[in-house]
Amino acid sequence: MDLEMAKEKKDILQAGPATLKGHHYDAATIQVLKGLEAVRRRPSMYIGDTSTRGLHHLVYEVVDNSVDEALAGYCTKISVTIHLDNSVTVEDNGRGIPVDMHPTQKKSALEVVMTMLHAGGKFDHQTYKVSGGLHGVGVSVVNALSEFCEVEVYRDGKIHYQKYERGNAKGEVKETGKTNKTGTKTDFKPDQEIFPKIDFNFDVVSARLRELAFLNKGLEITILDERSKKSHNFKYDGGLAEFVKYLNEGKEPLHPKVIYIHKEKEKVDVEMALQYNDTYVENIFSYVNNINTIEGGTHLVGFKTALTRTINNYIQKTGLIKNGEGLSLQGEDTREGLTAVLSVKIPDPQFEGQTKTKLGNSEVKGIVEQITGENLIGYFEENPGIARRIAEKTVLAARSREAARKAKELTRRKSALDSASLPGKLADCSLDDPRLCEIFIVEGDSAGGSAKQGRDRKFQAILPVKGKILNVEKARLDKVLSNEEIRTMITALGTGIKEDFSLEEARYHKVIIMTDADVDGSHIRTLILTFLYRYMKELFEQGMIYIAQPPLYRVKKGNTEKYVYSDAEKEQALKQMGGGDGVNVQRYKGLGEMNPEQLWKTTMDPETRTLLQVTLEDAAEADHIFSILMGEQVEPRRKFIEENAKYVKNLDV
Ligand code: 0RA
Repeated sequence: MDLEMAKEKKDILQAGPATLKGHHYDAATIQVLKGLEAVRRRPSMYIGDTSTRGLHHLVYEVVDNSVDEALAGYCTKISVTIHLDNSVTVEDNGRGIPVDMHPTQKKSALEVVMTMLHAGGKFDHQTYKVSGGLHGVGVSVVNALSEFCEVEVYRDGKIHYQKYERGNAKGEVKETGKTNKTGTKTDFKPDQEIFPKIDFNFDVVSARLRELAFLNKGLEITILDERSKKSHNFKYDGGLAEFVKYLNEGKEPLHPKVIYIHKEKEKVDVEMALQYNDTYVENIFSYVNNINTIEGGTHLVGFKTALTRTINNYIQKTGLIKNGEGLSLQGEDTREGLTAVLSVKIPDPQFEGQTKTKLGNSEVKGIVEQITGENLIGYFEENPGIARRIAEKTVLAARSREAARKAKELTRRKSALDSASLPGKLADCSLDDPRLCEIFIVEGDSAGGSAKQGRDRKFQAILPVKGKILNVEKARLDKVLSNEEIRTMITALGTGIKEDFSLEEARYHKVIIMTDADVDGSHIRTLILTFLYRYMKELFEQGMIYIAQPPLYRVKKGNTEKYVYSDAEKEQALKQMGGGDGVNVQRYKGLGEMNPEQLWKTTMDPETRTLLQVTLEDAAEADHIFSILMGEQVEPRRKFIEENAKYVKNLDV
């Protein structure tokens, strides 16, 4: 919803039924639950965990409050600053958090919002406030988990100020000056007693802010990192259309202009953008109230249903499939090469699913289905050339799906115990329980040999793959499935792929990619990750994908030896061992240079190794990275690699 629309919506909602009825805000509408001790006692209950991921949620929570103010139609600009000490300032130009006295709490509304749990959950209910989930827990949670927090409210011509430490107010709300602006500025520093690491990752925060800017067209969001002096300014007047363009960067579009639909029906705001490209991958992101619905839900079902039906009808009408060909079209055929973003905003979302990212509201399906269908039919009528290209692509997809069916059957796992069908190259583990088992996908036969000898065969399986595996970003399903390395991986993992993917069939709950620490190694790792991402995305969503971290050097003096994983660590080790005298430094160029015992000790032993978990905290960003790295166009790839030499870090949140 753009900001103009937001203002309009506000009016509509205020005239609406009782549950949504607008009321002028006053402090009494704030619902109070309890104090913040509970949050500090069990932080993960409120922010998921206290790792980097939970840490970053603090920023998102504060920013979400400002975005809500933008959705309500009162805020056009949000700025985020990461300071040298990892404190963060978020400022908006909204109405400012109310500072009047709360009638029952006998405190300023600001203090209630900041120091009481859920105090913010119900206020301003006429806007799209998200209930539950990781977001929408309330800014008081951030306050509770901050060493300090300071808020300035610009309102009624005055600056109001209050400071907190670990959630407790230090003094009353004070007036500290005059101002002619309005808004809220929050400055907080994550508490090191709670978070083991408080270093914010600029790329991670940026990615979420960019996403929010795409999702809220016209809203300006800036970020400045005072540690690195890096900054961005995000403002997309094209909203989701620009989002899709961004996702399709590096791909060849089938039609130059993004298809864009934005309509509202029964208080449900539906916005979508679509563009087909000449690849074979489907790439749909869906959001509800700015939250990425990774598990989909009713809105996505409505969208897909309408898309399938509209394209199908068009194909029937134009006779693109000859009678007698016996080809039946399926939904997936209409989505080959489709990049789309669907964003709905609804007053009272119900989130379901394992990660609470699946929309459950049943009424939304029909609404999205109707809006998508009507507008797509209209678009096809007005743009027959584009409609024809999409229809033809769908027919080709259906034919190739038929051709792929046989190949696919070969790769499907026959039964959980049928080890006869497992690939010969796989050195399987002896335990049966997948939850205890892990598989190392290892580059090259020689490293594979060391890994086989070094492993604990009870729970560790080794699958060597040849250097250049197929780039799935450039190949159609039937070709992908006829590739031997890929077939081997599919069979070994046991899950099947795409629509046939089944987590219950997974033969291992950790998939560890182990490649050399050089350019080739990182290329191969990207190829493998791309394949897993496009064909078994759920493995990422389940946090089952890892990257092994082999050491770069061994530093040895007499009987003491140390394996180190970076140049900085090497320097430190050299210092510790008393400089250059009698110190031997061995650089490991490849996994093959380590003997089995060293490989076990440094990289494979769960007691001593470090694994990098690859998660999809930001699926859109991951997608953009994969398509640029693996896509057709050379120029964006070159540019991207120059700018992001350590791209895998972006994925490791
Ligand atoms: C409820 C009511 C009003 C403002 C806000 C919430 C508000 C909260 C935050 C949190 C961060 N930035 C914010 N900006 C505004 C004001 C209602 C009124 O003035 O009538």
